[in-house]
Amino acid sequence: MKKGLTLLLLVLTLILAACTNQQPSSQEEEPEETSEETAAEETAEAAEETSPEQTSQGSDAEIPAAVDQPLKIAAIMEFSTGTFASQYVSGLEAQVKKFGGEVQIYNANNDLSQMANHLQTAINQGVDGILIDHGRAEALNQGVEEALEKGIPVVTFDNDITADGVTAISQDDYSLAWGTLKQLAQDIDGEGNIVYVWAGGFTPLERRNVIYEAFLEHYPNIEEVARFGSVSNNTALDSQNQMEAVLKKYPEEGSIDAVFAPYDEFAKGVTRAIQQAGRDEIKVYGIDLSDEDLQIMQAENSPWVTTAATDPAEVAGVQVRFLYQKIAGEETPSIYALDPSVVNVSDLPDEPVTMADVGQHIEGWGSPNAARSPWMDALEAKNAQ
Ligand code: SR1
Repeated sequence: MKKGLTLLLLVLTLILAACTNQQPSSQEEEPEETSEETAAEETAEAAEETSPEQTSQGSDAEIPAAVDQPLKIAAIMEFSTGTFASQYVSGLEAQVKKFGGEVQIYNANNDLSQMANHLQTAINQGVDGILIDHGRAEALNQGVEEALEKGIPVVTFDNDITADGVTAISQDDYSLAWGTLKQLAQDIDGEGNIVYVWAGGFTPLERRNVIYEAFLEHYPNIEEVARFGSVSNNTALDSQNQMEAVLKKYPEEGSIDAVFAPYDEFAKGVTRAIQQAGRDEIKVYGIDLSDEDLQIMQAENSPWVTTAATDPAEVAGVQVRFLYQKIAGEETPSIYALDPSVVNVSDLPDEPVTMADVGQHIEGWGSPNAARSPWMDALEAKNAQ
């Protein structure tokens, strides 16, 4: 109990520490052009206030006029590679479509200045609302301020922007990291050698790292023997190659007990390297979940035994709903964190599980009613016709 309290205090202190800011560079991708005037303030008076967890109350609620039209939404993404990003994009598209709108995806391919350019393009085109995925405040603050001045609402995910009026959502990265690390510590009984895969400059990874640092303090008999990591257009392959090099450096069985890989692209690569080297005694503790991840984790003797995750499509749905609430003139919180779950392979049945049915096996999985206003059912019903 005393140790737990010490850890909590340490974590809270570290959370306040500043993040580092390295960024990879990459190519750009040009977006298609969009144009539409924002209808943000039109029906503020008619809109209803809701809490983030408010559940829907039927499809007969009055739809605020500001959202009762085909809105143009821009999604400004730092990158779109990997299964997390593809599920997230599907979630954005599905929710916006249900509301009768259109979402334009702007992918900056890991280039922050391109991301800022995309934000500027969306503002110039007068979109009705802006969603930001990843990126850093230093690159985007100016554009976000301009969007807000022009009455274009902004909702961010996995970003460190804290501007007044912006709603920032996350997967609660601190809980994600602690959930999987706690399992790791228990599985090796608080003692052993571990490898850490990490790259700086990405808000969720920076937050997870805060917990990792606290974890090492909390478990002095767990030693980090190697660390590597980079985020690229082929993160999984890069991680695999880097893990292969680590395995060559530590060839004896038992010299590495576990790997903490707090991003599924890291975990996939590391798992492949371990499998190919026949070192299945090394266990992998990851973050994130997808159909592909589930398949890898459920394979016989898979080293990847635990992951902590939310449903990326649901993250996207929550972000879109907050944006529509803002457009409708409703109050939204400054911050909102989805509740992640820990998924142990041992909790899953023998038969293959997919993202569609993982909730049947993992308690607390999903939060489908977050950021749902009563009129959203009516809007969805109308657009389903
Ligand atoms: C490079 S950042 C990768 C992370 O972004 C999302 O938060 C996913 O959880 C992924 O792990």
